[in-house]
Amino acid sequence: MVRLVLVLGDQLTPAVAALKAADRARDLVVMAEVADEASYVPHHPKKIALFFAAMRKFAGRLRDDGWQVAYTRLDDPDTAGSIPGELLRHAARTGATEVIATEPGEWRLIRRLSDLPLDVTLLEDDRFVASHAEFRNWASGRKQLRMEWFYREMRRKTGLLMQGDKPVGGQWNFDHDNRKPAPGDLFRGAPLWTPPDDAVSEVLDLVEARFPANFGALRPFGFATDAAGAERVFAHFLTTALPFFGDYQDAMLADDPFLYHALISGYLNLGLLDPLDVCRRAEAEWAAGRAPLNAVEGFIRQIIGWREFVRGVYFLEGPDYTARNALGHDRDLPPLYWGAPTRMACLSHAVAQTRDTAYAHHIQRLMVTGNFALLAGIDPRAVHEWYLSVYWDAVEWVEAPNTLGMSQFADGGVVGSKPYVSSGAYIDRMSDYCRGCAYDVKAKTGPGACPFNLLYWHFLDRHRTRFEGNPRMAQMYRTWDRMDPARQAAVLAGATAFLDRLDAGEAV
Ligand code: FAD
Ligand code: DLZ
Ligand code: SF4
Repeated sequence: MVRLVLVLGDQLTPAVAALKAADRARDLVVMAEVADEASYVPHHPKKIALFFAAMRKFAGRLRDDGWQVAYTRLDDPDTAGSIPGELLRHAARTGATEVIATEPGEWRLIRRLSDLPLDVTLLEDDRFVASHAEFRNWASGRKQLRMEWFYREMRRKTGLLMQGDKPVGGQWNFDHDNRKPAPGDLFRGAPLWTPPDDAVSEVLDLVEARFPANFGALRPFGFATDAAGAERVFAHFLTTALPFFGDYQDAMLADDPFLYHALISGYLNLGLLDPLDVCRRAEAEWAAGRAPLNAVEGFIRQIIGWREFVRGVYFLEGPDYTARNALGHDRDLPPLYWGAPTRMACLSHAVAQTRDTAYAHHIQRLMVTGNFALLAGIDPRAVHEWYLSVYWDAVEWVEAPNTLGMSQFADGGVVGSKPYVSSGAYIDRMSDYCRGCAYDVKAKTGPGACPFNLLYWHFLDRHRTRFEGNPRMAQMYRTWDRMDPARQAAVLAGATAFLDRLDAGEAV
């Protein structure tokens, strides 16, 4: 009898587990654009368009390869409106009782598939270097999970940048050579954009009509929507940007949102690029002498290190991960995250860029929007839903540990050993934002003081019990304790006044 083979919007490769286990001669592939998935958070219109366009093209490719595909469009009059609903509808129509699916990257969907009154086989998603069992084994018995140790295991497992059992260059990690601020006149050729073809334009019209109120600019749309297009973007990155990737990885420039970043996270997450393949090809650039080791090691670490590590954490920690709030933060997400005016130039740039491109690089996410939310004590659940909504690459398995763990410390220290907080000095060092700001980054108190300078100490002071014993934070507390009490009082009063203005809905 026919079996239903579910392919979700981020499983767009013939190498996905469900397709490998299925039989194209008898099984029916089910793919569905559904209102449920398109609206469980208010996704950026570019993100919705990317998923729908890439799904349509992948369905075409499967048909060309001889598969039977039942593809539901968002405006299909018969749609059940949800993934489980679509499976039930096709089961009733075909008499199928069995479903083969690749485990979704969100607990929400895993639960819904597991609850279906059909015989559902959920296969592990093997598009990753580490399986669930490998990560669990690595994690078991460790007091703290640290990416760096896990990363070394992944280097050994893949053989990437290894000479026998030793790392090439004699070091595992070349981060001390990286993290340079970008000079203002830094020039990088533009990233490669892919103009919409007719199929993509049709999707853009649909998204425009159905999601008119979602935060974010739909056009211009320049994401690739198939594997060949994603491959062109990656090849362009290898030749134009990889050699400088490490040097300017943490830099931020108001006029250049992309710098030397790869812009491939969405393609990796949707299945249009293969993580191990991109790492091997970056390694080959180093081997051929076209890119330095610090750049290539840094790039590979992001993928087989951070990307694999956060996935391991998401599945190890379980479905309650997104409800965690270790620091008890409960402030509403301020409207500035949705584009309301702010006098803080760094936030204004990061949010405007997010609205226009559905992209921000790691340091903008971590040290601007994330840092501010953490210092201001915003409810981590609201912060999580914002990140899940606004970025083109956001799927919960990768977004939640980055947001709730690395950025908001809401998991109490599973992902990071200390919170990523900084005063304005860090943003000033790594960016050119401050010179165009209404606030003074050098001022530590008074009405013009940079809010990061005030909130940084307010955060440390209000969470003293939790953090003062943390050896990685001892220096921060020593600096605070050496500060003159009158100055401490002025900083805390300034921070409180700022938070009051934020709560009152003022444009801070
Ligand atoms: P590059 O800087 O060029 O890096 C190359 C690749 O490394 C990326 O494409 C990505 O696949 C991988 N990578 C780098 N850092 C990380 C990381 N911390 N975790 C996982 N993979 C990483 N990444 C997502 O893919 N989806 C998300 O929803 C997401 N949400 C985030 C939320 C917050 C609060 C933070 C701090 C980070 C988040 N990241 C997320 C990680 C990172 O910011 C993006 O992967 C990166 O900015 C993507 O741009 P790029 O392709 O140009 O990356
Ligand atoms: C993000 C997204 C969107 C916007 N739309 C769909 C959809 O209509 N159909 C679908 O199969 N998947 C979609 N996705 C991705 C899912 O919401 C979900 O994030 C992943 O499939 C989890 O692995
Ligand atoms: Fe941001 Fe402060 Fe710099 Fe203004 S002065 S851009 S608020 S860090």
